[in-house]
Amino acid sequence: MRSPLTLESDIIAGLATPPGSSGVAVIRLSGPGLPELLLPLLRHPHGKPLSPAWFQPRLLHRLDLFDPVADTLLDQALVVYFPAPHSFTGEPQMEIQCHGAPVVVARLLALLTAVGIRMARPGEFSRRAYQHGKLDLTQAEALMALIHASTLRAAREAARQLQGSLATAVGAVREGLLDLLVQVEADLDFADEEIDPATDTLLQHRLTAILTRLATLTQGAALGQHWQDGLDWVIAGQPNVGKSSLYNRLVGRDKAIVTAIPGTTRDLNEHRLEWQGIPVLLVDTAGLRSTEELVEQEGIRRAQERIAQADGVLLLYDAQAGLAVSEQQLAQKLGSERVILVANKGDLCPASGPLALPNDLAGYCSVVISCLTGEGLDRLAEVMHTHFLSQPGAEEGSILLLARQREAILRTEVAVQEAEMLVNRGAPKEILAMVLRSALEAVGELAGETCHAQLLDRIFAQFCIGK
Ligand SMILES: Nc1nc2c(ncn2[C@@H]2O[C@H](COP(=O)(O)OP(=O)(O)O)[C@@H](O)[C@H]2O)c(=O)[nH]1
Ligand SMILES: [Mg+2]
Repeated sequence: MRSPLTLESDIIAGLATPPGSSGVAVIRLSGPGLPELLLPLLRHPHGKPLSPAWFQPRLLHRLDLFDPVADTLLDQALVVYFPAPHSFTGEPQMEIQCHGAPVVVARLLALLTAVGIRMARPGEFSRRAYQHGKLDLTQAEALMALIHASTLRAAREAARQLQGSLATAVGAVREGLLDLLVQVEADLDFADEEIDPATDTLLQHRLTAILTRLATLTQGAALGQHWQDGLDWVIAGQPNVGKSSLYNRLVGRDKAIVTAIPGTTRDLNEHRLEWQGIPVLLVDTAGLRSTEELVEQEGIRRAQERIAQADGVLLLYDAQAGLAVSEQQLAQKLGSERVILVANKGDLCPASGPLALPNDLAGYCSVVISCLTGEGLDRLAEVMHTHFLSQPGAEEGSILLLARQREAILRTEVAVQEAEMLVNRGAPKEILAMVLRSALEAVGELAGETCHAQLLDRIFAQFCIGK
C-alpha cells in the first residue's frame, strides 16, 4: 500500500457504461462491506435466501433488483462479486448489469445512495487500484490513454503500457539514479578520508549508462508528442516538377491546381490525413526559384518557412533533369533523416534503373515515381512509412502518450545532464547529490512514487466516472 495517502474506506458506485438508453448498463461498486450492504436490493428469482457467503467469486449471478422503498421489483440483473484482493481496485468489488434505461439506472443509483453507498468521483476506481498497489501510475494513465485513444496505434501502445512496459523502462532509470545517489552520499559520509581518484570516472560511467536508458524515454516523449500534434510533411522542389500532382495523388483527389505553367502554386495547400494511425498535415508549396513576381516571392518565402519547420520533406525533382545544385544544398541542410529525394516524371526517362545520386547525398533515401502513370507511388508510400514514421530509438511500449509524462521525463533529462556536467567539472558532491535527488523526484512522478496528493487528484480527475 502506498503512503502518505490516506485510503478512503467507504463504498463507491459509478456507472461504467455511457449514460443514455442502452441494452445493458454496468454499475461498478467497490469498498469494504460488499456484498452485505447490497443485500437489501437483491432478491433471488426463486426466493432462495441470499447471504454474503452465497456469492461465488467472479461468477455471474442472475438476480432480481428490488426496490425496498417502493416495495417492488425494479429490474432483472446479472451480478458479479470479486472478493478482495482479486479485483481491479484490490477491494471487494461488485458489478451490476441491468437494463440500460436511464430511469432504471437513476433509481438504482438513488437506492444505492440510500443504503449508504457514495457516488464515485471521476477516476476513483483507478485511484483506489493505484493506492492498493494494483496499478502503478504509468498503468493507470495507460488505462486512461486506452479509453481515450483516437487511433488504433495509440490504443495498442496504451495496452502495452497497461501490461507494465513503460513502468519497466522508467524503473530502470530510477534504479540507476538511486544506485548513483547512494554512492555519492556514501562519498559524502567519508568526505574526511581520502577519496579514491577512480570515483569520478565511475560516476561518469554510471551517468552515461543512465542517459542511455533515459534516451529511450526522451525519444518516446518526442514520438508521443508527434502522435498528439501530428506530423508536418512538406512537398518541395522547383516549379513544374509535379509537386501539386503528387499532392493530389497523396490526397486522393484533384485539390491543388496543376498546369504546365511554372509558378502556378503560390499559396500553401494543406490537407490533413491519417497515415498509419498518425495525424499528418501534408503541405504543397510554391516552386523554389528566383522571381521578380511579388506574389510568387511571398509564396516562396512561405514555402521556405514551412520546409524549415517540416518533420519530413519530399524533395521533388525532374527525373530527366536530375538534382540541381540548389536542391542538393537544401537536402544537405535538412539532413538525410528529414528528406526523401523523389524523382518525378519517371515515365519520360527510358532507363528506369535507380537514379545515381551525387556523392554528397550517398545514403539519402530516394525513389523514382510518375504522377502521370502512378508508377512508384506504392514504393514511395512504403519509404515514407519507414523513413518518416519509424523513429530510431523510440521503442514500442515506452512512447509517452501524455503531456504530463513527457514534461516529467524532460525534467529528468535536464537534471541528469546537469549531474553529468557537475561530475565533469569536479563540482562538490553535495550539489551533485541535490541534482540527483531532483532527477529522482522528476522520474518518480511517472510511476507515481513521488507524486503529491494534489497531483494525484489532478491526474485521476481527468479519468471517466466508473473507471
Ligand atoms: N509526363 C509527366 N508529366 C507530369 C508528371 N507529373 C506532373 N506532370 C506535369 O507537369 C506539369 C506541372 O505539374 P504540377 O503538379 O503543376 O507541378 P508543380 O509546379 O511542381 O506543382 C503539369 O503539366 C503536369 O501535368 C509525370 O509524372 N509525368
Ligand atoms: Mg504546384
